[in-house]
Amino acid sequence: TSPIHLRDYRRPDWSVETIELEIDLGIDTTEVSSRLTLRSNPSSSAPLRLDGEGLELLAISLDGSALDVHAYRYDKGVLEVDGARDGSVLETRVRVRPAANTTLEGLYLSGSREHGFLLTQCEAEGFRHITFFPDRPDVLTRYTVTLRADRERFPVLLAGGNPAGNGELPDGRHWARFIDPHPKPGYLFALVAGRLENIQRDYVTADGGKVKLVIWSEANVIDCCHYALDALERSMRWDEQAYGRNYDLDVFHVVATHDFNMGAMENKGLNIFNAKYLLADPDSSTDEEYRAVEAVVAHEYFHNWTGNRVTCRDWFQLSLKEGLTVFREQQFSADSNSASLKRIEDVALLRRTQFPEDAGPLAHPVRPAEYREINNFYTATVYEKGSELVRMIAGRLGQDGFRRGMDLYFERHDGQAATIEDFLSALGDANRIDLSPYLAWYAQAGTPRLHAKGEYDAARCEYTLTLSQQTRPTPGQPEKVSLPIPVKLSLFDRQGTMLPLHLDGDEQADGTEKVIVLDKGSQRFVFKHVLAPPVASLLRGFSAPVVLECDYSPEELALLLTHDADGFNRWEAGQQLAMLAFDSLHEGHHSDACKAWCDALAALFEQHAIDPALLADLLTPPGEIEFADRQSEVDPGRIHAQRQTLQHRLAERIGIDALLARYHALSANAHQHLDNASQARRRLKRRVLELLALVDAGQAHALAAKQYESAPGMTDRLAALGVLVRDRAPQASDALAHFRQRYANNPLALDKWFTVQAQVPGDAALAIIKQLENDPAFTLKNPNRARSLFGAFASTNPSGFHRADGEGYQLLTERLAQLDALNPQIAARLATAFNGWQRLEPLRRHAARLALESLAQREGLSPNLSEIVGNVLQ
Ligand code: HT7
Ligand code: ZN
Repeated sequence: TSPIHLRDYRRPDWSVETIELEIDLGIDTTEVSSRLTLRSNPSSSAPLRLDGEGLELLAISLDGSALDVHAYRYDKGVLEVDGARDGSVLETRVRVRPAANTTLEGLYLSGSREHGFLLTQCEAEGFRHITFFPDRPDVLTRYTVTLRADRERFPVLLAGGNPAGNGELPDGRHWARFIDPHPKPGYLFALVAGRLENIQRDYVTADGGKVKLVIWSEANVIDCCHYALDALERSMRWDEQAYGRNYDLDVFHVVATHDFNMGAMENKGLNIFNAKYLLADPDSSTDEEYRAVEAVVAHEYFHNWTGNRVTCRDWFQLSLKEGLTVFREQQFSADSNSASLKRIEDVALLRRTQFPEDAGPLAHPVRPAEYREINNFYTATVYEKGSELVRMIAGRLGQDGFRRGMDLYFERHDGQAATIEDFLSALGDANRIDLSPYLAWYAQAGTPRLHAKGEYDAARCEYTLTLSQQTRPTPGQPEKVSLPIPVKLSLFDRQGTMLPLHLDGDEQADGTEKVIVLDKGSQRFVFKHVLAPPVASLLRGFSAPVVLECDYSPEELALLLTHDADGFNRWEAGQQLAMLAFDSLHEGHHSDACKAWCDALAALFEQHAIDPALLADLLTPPGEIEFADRQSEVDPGRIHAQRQTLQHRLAERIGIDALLARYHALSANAHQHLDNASQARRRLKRRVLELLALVDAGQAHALAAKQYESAPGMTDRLAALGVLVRDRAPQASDALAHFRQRYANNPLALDKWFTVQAQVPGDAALAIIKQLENDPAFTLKNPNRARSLFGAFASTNPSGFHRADGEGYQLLTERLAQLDALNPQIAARLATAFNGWQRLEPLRRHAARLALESLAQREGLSPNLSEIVGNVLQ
């Protein structure tokens, strides 16, 4: 396939005013009749061309007359029709085959033929697998959908929009009609049909609209939907309060499926969710999973305005809806839970997923300039970095200014397909600020390095901060421009007190926290009336998605770790100090950095006033991927061992007695309440147990086995199982056998059973993976299951996957080829685990190259997988 370029965007030659779909549903074959009212673009004379993939064309007519075979051509995914005019009506009838569709795109079957249900996934280009249509996001159409099916087999019939009648048909069939008053692109179309149960609630919007909220699932898990329903209601209220956005249909349906390529889908009025992000109950969901359910429910709901009411002009603008909606979800979650913990979690995710993407062969701008396979562009860069860009702009405008800007954005573009320029113009115009300099952030790939150097002039009582930026070349972008980088900062004295900031040029001292913007290659900022050498707390709250390079001493970082009032920067100082400690470990003695890190954390460990969840995060050094990101020759086995040593030093410094005492204190009357304080205690308990296992394995394993048996919920149970399994403790096999049996009929819990074993570090992992592949519950056909084993192995277990003998690579490429034949989207995504292979040490690098090259040479790879493999190999 040849690439599509942003610069080639043209308005559509034809649009569709209305579509009437009549769908006769069946598991093996479904017939889709469509009636399109066409509008021609007056400035174009191009013939009518519609997208259609794998459709069996049964009938076609234009303006009421059946078309002669010479009047249309259907080839290579395009139906070309002669004779269409403005206002013409094109009718087609096609046959599709849901049960044979293993790609989980278009119309497909979830679950078994006997008990499963039918559903659709149309983003990004799935609608063309259902009917002929101009399948691009800037064609907005009014939908009327009539579903017909056997009542016994498909008692529930759902489509997006408002219900508009239903009734009986002869032969035990029934029908249901839905009309969506809001014009929408094809990617937001959805239907669901089958045997499903529901829970529901009435909701009244702030502007008085009455809405029925309905969550649907298979009968055996309907009791696990209550948390999601609560989260939905909270999200709706929050969007009303924070952005003045009300829901706009009479019903809001949400459906859970176990067979889904991504997390969830925001189809208008009919969200469809991967069960992993909708179902939650204490017995099978961890605290993290509860938070993920809340976040994804919120994200999909927020799309109703940022994505659906205002959609994207083309797929290059994907971050317009995704970056913005991630940002809105982050705001919501920060408001609902702890803001600094949420920020820590999100920045850690950005560093684990987006920074490596930006530093390797898959690097691309938040708004890419070209793509081949759009499904490969649902990346951490578009989502997570995109959200960081919105955050910077929101910070620039302030809370009220951002709200003003968003109001104008909705006012100007409601019902339209917009661009990132439209977004920045609305935000800027509402505040009389030119935001165009931020466009460079959208266009330029790579993570900027922000270099900071502070100099203190005692004679003048001045502190000069010199900031400079540099972005390394990325594929296709050898030259980089300077970007506007907002740096939120405070200055501390050596006792840990924040100082008033008197920036040269300002009239007077301006509080103790300030945002300065570096918008050149290098810039100096002078702070006056500084009476002693300060310690700068820079980039507070992670005010820009950059790598900060500042040669702090261990003492300075320890001071920030102990005193910084910004919870995020406190954690960040600990992360930087752990990095210094890690770098100095090979010296084989307790370096200053290691000692400073351990001492500061041991002191914090004694403080009972600190939030236990924050303490748990402070006690966790950066992950193996983050350590690897800073090295030019990566040996994942060594990184794992060194990180263990670092944690061992910390555990030793805190001491077995203190760890044990805290563990027991946190274990007293364990329960599964979901309030923040209870979650925080469980988080710290898990961390303490992990640290204890490093210094007293025997005792920690005995405690873990006991915790496993008596755990009141999944959080404690899985934490204990994780310690036993990763340490390969004697008690692990019994616990694993018990878990396997207990959750034999719970796919989401079983996924965790696969994952926890796929994460066993080091060479032992491969044999475990091979054995688990033979478990009767393992299948590549189900994305969650494939990810639970191979995703966990290849993307979250560096020391297990990157074996020196290359066997990890061989196994993965073998399975990717098999998976590709079933589901190219998932195969391509799993293949991104190879990102960064060029920086591996020579032995592993060689093995990775061989495995990738042999995968690339296989016949018949999908465009999805070949694009990723080709790019990774570059
Ligand atoms: N907008 C959705 C992205 C999406 C997707 C979802 C499910 C399966 C395939 C998909 N392709 C793209 C999800 C979201 O960001 O909310
Ligand atoms: Zn989204």
